[in-house]
Amino acid sequence: IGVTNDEEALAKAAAVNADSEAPTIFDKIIAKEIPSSIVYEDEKVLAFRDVNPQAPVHVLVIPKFRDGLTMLGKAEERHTEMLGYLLYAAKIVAEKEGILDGFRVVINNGPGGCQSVYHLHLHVLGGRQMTWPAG
Ligand code: D5M
Repeated sequence: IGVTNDEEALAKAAAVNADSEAPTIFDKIIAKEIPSSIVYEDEKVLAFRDVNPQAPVHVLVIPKFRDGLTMLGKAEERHTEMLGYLLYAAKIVAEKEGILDGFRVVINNGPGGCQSVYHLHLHVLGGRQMTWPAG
């Protein structure tokens, strides 16, 4: 109910990949095989601007080594250090972008959560007044 055919098709396309460990476009970004606008990088994480920004600041923070973290729903205890570090990196990004006083961190999980790339990533959004609830 209320879901258009387009949205349904998108959800189905995403669902096909949801359980896949196949490489994603983010591997190519990490390898610098395709260009990205990098905001922050260290040995553990890469942060780059989203190609389809939903706010004046929209940066993705990803682990360089996916280690099975295609999505948050696949998290295991061995990932807890990286999960914490990703949040810390989100703060570094917010600080660098000058939005520390108001920003949002989002993780879309699975087809129902509107995830499209199966390499865990945090969206860091800001630079405008955010509204709630998120869509
Ligand atoms: O978010 C996946 C996000 O990844 C989505 O907002 C677009 C973004 N994306 C996809 N390809 C690229 C490239 N090449 N550069 C930068 N950003 C990209 P999700 O939460 O999975 O829907």
